[in-house]
Amino acid sequence: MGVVNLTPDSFSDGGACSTPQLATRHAERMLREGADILDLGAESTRPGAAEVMAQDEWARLAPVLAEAVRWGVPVSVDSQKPEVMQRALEAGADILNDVQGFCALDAQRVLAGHATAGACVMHMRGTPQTMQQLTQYDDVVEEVKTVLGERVNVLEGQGIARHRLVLDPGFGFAKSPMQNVALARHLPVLAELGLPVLVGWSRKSTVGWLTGRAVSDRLAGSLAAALAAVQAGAKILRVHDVQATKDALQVWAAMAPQDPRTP
Ligand code: HH2
Repeated sequence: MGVVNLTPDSFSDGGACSTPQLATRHAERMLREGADILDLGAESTRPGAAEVMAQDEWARLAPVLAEAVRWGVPVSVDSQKPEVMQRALEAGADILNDVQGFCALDAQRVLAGHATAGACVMHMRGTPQTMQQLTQYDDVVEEVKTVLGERVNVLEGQGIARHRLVLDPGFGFAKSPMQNVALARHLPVLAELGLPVLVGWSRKSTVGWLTGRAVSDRLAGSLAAALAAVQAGAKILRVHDVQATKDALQVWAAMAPQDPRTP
């Protein structure tokens, strides 16, 4: 899943897609490099990010979404706002990616109102403005699993089939670096919920915490995190650097130890 941030203030690439033309070119490049899904987002979720009005978010999204839908590739829209989600589905988006994990009843209703759209249910607490003060957990792995399991039950109760959902532990969202690492090490616990797991490690601050690198210099660390996640069972990687990630995955897949019974 290639990230297309239509924002001036995203934590790692804010402003890189500041016009629809730049964003479209960026998205095309990601597809050429082998992205299977585009994730379009028009509101930053970095800690302390300023909120964006729904109409401004939609104005950023609409032209790029229309182009991506025209290409016929799987398109996800990263939004927390039911109004934007609704418009995105009407415009042809295939997946809703809600960092709030469809907590809001209106977001659940939007998803329930569409027969087939997929959804990424991510764990976080609070909002981007408050989340870094909300990192007290007794057991972060068990709590994330419990919350995601509850969300799935609620969504199923709204008539949304399980096979439409993927789960995401929400690395960097209301978690300290150590908690993120604990979740990474115990990713198979989340997979016990029986749904595919998506992870977003790309350029995140925990990679910087582990390596001492600035956001512009976290590619190697992000690739290592991506491979560790795949080894732990992740099925979708949300990344900024598609080609490098594809290369790393290809080499890893060729060389990773196999079950001895596999020819
Ligand atoms: N991370 C970001 C945004 N959306 N969605 C999911 N499902 N999982 C994530 O880990 C995730 C996400 C933050 O990254 P980015 O979009 O590059 O930055 P910003 O939110 O500042 O635009």
